[in-house]
Amino acid sequence: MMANAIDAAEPEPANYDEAKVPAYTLPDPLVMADGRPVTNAAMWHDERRSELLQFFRTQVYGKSPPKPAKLRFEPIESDSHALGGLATRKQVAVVIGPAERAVRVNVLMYVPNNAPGPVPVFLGLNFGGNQTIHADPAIVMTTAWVRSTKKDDATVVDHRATEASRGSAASRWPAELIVRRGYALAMAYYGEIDPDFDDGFTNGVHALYPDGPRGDDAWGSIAAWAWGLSRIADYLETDRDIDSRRIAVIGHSRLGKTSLWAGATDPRFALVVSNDSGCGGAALSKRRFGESVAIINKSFPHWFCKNFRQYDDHEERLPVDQHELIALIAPRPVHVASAEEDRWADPRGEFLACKFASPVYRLLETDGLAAEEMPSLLQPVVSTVGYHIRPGKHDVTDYDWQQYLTFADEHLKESR
Ligand code: GTR
Repeated sequence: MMANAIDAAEPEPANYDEAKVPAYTLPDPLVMADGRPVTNAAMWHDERRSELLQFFRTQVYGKSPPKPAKLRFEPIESDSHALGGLATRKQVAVVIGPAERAVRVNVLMYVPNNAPGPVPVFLGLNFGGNQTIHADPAIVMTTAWVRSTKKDDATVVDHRATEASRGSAASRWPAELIVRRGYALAMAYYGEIDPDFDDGFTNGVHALYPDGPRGDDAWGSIAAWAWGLSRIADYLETDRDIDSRRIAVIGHSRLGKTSLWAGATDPRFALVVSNDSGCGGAALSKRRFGESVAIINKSFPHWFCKNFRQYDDHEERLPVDQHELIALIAPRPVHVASAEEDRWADPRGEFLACKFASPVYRLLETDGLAAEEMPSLLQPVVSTVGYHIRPGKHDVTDYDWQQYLTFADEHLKESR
């Protein structure tokens, strides 16, 4: 790729001083770009929502293709004695695209045994392969590219997972707890959908659509991962153990950005969880606190569409902000979580995005976020837009899961 003026500029350093947050004006989600106020639900759905979705599609995450014609589901194995008898483990390959160059995404599921009927499900992507989420030796190990576990070895692009990785991310995915609470857990490895490095979009699901030059509004990796989640939802709709009207999509960090975009683009996700998603996720860009648009585009040039670079160090030019990404999910419930020490992700900016998405939730006759001020640590706000901040670092903890399960109990109690 030729370096142009935008690529070459060094991003301004990250700001961590609340006093240096620039004065900014947030766009009103209930005012059309032409200045007309949005006064009712029909106008939101038919006009304003489409306008905002189109903007995020063409200027932020990039445009994804529709559901592919070629899509099959291949059972791999199942065992009704998983997790000490609590669950049935099922592994199914979602096979996307024509046979000669199909992309295979292995879905791992734990479904509670003895459920009275189809169960709600938490669907999430993981960072290291399904084998990392539990020590269960029957989990199929990914054969796709994985990030090197050696520090500062991000350039190694042919790295493969080893046995040592089994269960290494188990603290983030408490399968037994989730199953005991009556939810299935469905997982896939994000690198099987699109390997997370800048390869010029020649691998992963991007490679299924090689025709023509890539536009500046073409889908980046976040959009590809979200599209992959929709393909897994296509599978879940066919699985009789699952109540596909109650799919909660969850993600951490870059995969939290992904779960929000998946929720915005696919209404089958009945509930959305963003764990520490930060810049390009739940955090307001215009605050420029912690990671900025320029920093993220420089570090991860493949995550967003090229058009997003227009806002590098110029967040004030953005006609949208991330509260409107949350609003695109309305009236479906969204829970946003922050961690106190995760200042890179701007916890306050994540809270404010929830708050300023709420007028849309209220127009749609839900309560939005039931807090005007940022809550204290460990004081979760439970409303249709949920929020909590806990002590500690950028991670997913049992405390976070307790909040998500309570939130889901509240909002996914029964089929709609
Ligand atoms: C960081 C990135 C964040 C966040 C995080 C992650 O390096 O700056 O935006 O996505 O990675 O996904 O772990």
